[in-house]
Amino acid sequence: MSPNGNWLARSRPAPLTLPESPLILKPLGRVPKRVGSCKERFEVPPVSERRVKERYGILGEELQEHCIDIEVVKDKVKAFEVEVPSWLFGRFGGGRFGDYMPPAPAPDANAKIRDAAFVHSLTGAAPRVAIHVGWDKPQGVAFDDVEADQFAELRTYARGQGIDIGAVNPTLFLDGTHLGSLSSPMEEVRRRLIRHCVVSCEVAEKYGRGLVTYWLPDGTNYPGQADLWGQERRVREAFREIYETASDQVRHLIEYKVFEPGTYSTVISSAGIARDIAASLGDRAGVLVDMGHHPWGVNVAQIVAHLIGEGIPGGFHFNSRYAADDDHAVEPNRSMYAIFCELVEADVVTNRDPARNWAYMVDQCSALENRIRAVLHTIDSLQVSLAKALVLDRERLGAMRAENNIIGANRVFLDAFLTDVRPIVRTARLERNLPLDPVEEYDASGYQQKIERERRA
Ligand code: AFD
Ligand code: MN
Ligand code: MN
Repeated sequence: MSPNGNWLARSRPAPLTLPESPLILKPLGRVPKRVGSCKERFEVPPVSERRVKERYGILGEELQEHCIDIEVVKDKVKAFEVEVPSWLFGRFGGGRFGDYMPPAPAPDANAKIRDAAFVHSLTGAAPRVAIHVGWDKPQGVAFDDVEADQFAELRTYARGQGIDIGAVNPTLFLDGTHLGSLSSPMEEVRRRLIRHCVVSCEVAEKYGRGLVTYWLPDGTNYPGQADLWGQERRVREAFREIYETASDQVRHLIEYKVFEPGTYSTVISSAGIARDIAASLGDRAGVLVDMGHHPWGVNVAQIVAHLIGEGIPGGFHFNSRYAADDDHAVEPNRSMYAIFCELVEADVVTNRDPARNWAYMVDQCSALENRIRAVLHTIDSLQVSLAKALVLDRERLGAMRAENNIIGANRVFLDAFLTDVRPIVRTARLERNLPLDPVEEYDASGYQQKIERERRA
C-alpha cells in the first residue's frame, strides 16, 4: 500500500492506445539533436564520438589499475565474428501469430544474402551466413535432386555482396519426417535424409567453411509411441554413416534440444547425449549449444565449461532463450556474460589459431519484431558480453578463490559484468569506420523502407 493512497489504483497502467494497425509501426529514425532544455525527454541524441573517446580514456585508466590493457580488449572485440542464419531473413517462424511476418521477409536465397550482407556492412562482425540446404537450394530443384554444385552460384553471389557462406544445415524436418528424420523407422526416409546430409557435407566442404550443423526434430508425443533406444540407435548409425562418408575436411556439430516438436521425448535432448554421439564418431564431431534449447534455469555456462574441459569441439547458436526456443534477440545479460567468461578463459573465442575457436552463430527468428533490427541488437549484445568477459580481473578473482572468499569472488565477477564496456565496443567500431550504433544506423539508412517497397509484390 502506498503511503499516498490506494496502491492498486495508483499503479494501474494508463490504457493502451494502439496505432491504427500494429503492423505499420515505423522505426523512429534518427531524432534531432536536443538543444539546451530537457523538455523533450524522449528525444535521445545519437551517441557522440567525443563522448565515446572521453569515456574510453577514463575506462582505460580504470582498467589499467587492474593490469588490463584496454587496447587488447578492444582488438579482441574487433576480431570477434559471428554468423547470421539465412532463415532469419526469410519467411520462417511466426506461425504462432497466424500468418503474421515482420514486414519485407526475403523472398529468395539471394535476397537473404543481401540482408545478411547489409547486417555485415553495419557491424563488420558477421562476414558469413549460415544456410539451410532445403530452403536455400536453387528454386525449382526438388529436395531429392539437390547436388552440392548447385550452391556454387549462391556462393558467388554472396562473395559479390561482400560475405561468404558459413555453416551448412541439412534440412531434416520437411515432408515425410513426421515419424522422425534419422531415427525414422522407415528405411526409405532414413536413406533419403542420410543422402541429404552427405550432400550437405559436400556443400560445406566446397562452398562453405567445412562446418555442418545438425538439428533433428526426432522425438515422440506419448509414452509408448516409439522404442526410445531403437530411435537413438538408428540416429547413431546414421551419423556414423554420414561421418564416414563425408570428407575428412568436414567438421560436424550436433545440436540438442530439450523438447519440441516432440513433447514427451526427444532423441537428442541434452548436451550429454549430443556429446556421447559426437564422441563416438571422432574428433571432427562436437556439440552445438543453442541457448533456447534448455529447460529454464539450466546453467549453460556449466555446460560450456564441461565441453571445453572434455576437449569436445563446440559451437553456439545464440539467442535469448525467452521463447523456450530460438526466437528472440540476445541481451547482454548475466548468463550471457557468464558464458563468455568460460569461452574467454579457455581462449576459444578470438584465438589467433582459428582451429581452436568454437563456431559462433546466431539462431533467432523473431516472430513479432523487425528481424534486422533484432539481429543487429544481438550482435551488439554479443560484443558487449565479450568485452565484459575480457575486463574480468582474473588475477583478483583467483586470489579471492584461494582465500575461499565466496562473496569477494562473486563481487569481482560482477564488477566486470557491471562495467559499462560500450566505449570499448564503440571505439572498436570507430576505428573500423563502422557506425557507432548499428541499430540506429539501420533505422536511419532507409534500408527497411527500400526492401518493403521492393518486396511488396
Ligand atoms: C529449429 C531448431 C534449431 C535449429 C534451427 C535450424 O529449433 O534451433 O538450429 O531450426 O535448423 O528452429
Ligand atoms: Mn539452433
Ligand atoms: Mn531452436
